[in-house]
Amino acid sequence: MEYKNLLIENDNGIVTLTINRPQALNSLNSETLTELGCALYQLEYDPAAKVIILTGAGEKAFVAGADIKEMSEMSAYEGHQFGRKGQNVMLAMGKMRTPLIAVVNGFALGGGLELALGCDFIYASAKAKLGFPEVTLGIMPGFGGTQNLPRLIGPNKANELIFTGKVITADKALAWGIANEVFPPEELMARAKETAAAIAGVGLLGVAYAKDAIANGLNMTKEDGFRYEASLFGVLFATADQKEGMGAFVEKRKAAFTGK
Ligand code: CO8
Repeated sequence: MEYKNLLIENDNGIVTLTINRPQALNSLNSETLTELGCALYQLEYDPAAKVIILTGAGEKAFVAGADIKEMSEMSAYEGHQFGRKGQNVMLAMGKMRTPLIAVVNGFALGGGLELALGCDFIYASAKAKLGFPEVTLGIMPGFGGTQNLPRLIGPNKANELIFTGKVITADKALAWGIANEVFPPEELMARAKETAAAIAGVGLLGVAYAKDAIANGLNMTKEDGFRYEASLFGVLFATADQKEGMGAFVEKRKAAFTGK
């Protein structure tokens, strides 16, 4: 499928999905959200897509937020619908079997930070700037930020970021546990691809079920989460990947996983 505002490239199972509206700092308009929803759906059911790297086109921005020009004309109902549309993209990312790495190459503001938080983890460029400036526009985060950020870093730090609208450096994002790693800009993509390749080389059913257990377990009591984990763990023993992974260990050879 051809997209107007997205670039999609698959290199040996590592898909780079780039938001491509550099003239508007890759801000998310309604059309881009529709395309993103479609592309993620398509990739989720593409066996050739093993890991997704999500990034923004150009040197300056990952995504500088939802499209303010488009939002400036919205009615309350349209704002609600637009918010739901963005939220549904973030929720879909959390439910995907495919791991998503956000490569935050520049500004990740508002809906852009929400998009990064919707991924499974974040790698940031040393020059990235992150924040939730929504309150400076008379609104609040609306693509899941008030839910995902406090779950990730706790309510107090999330409150400070969201209530002030201040923009923080990549190093601060690292210290606060928003980014897993910070790299010099010129190394960022290569380092993300190394991690993506490490994930693409293991048993992807194990990765998919672990993602499911982590995401759903966070909404359960610990005991229910343990029970859920056990049920997914048990299912993995019915897969070819488990036979291959353990067989390869016993035979002292490298496992050749098929994702089946
Ligand atoms: N929306 C639309 N256009 C944008 C956006 C945006 N978020 N960000 C930048 N642009 C455009 C600019 O308007 C400009 O276009 P033009 O040349 O046509 O005027 C172009 O991108 C380049 O931007 P700047 O000239 O402003 O570049 P600077 O280097 O001077 O500044 C900044 C870079 C600091 C990133 C600045 O562009 C900025 O502050 N952008 C807005 C950041 C922001 O406030 N983001 C949050 C938006 S709100 C949001 O994301 C809500 C999410 C939840 C929605 C729920 C709906 C209910």
